[in-house]
Amino acid sequence: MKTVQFAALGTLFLAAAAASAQTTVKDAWVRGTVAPQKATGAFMQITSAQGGKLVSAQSPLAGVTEVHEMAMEGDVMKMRAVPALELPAGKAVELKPGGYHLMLMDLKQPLKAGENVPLTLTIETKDGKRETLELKVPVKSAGAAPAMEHKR
Ligand SMILES: [Cu+2]
Repeated sequence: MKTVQFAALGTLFLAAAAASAQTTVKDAWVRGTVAPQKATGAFMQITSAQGGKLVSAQSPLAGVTEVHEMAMEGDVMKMRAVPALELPAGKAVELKPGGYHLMLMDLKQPLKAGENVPLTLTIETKDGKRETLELKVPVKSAGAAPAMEHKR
């Protein structure tokens, strides 16, 4: 059985994922929040060795987690939920502020810098199998990157 290594901010997380797991996540972080903020973004680099797509994400700290796409339209930052994020074989896909991100909504508590957010990613591989990746994603302070407003 293979193990998959997740490097997040210099820390290694080991996950006993499915034996076929070939998806690597690195540089994962979640933007910290202050009350009464109920939503934030999670960012990371995902590489699927054999190709596949990210079909869902879940966190026990968020009521709803979605895959979002964000783009500037004129002066306005717009975002929308996407049903799946394509992961081309061997190519790192970057989730970052202003682009793709995981949207954590209906947060159950403020997320403070230094804490870790459990996050489960579900990846559908090319052959239609599903694998889940269990991550512990560190929280960075809200000021670590430009603000990202999420209107619902
Ligand atoms: Cu979003």
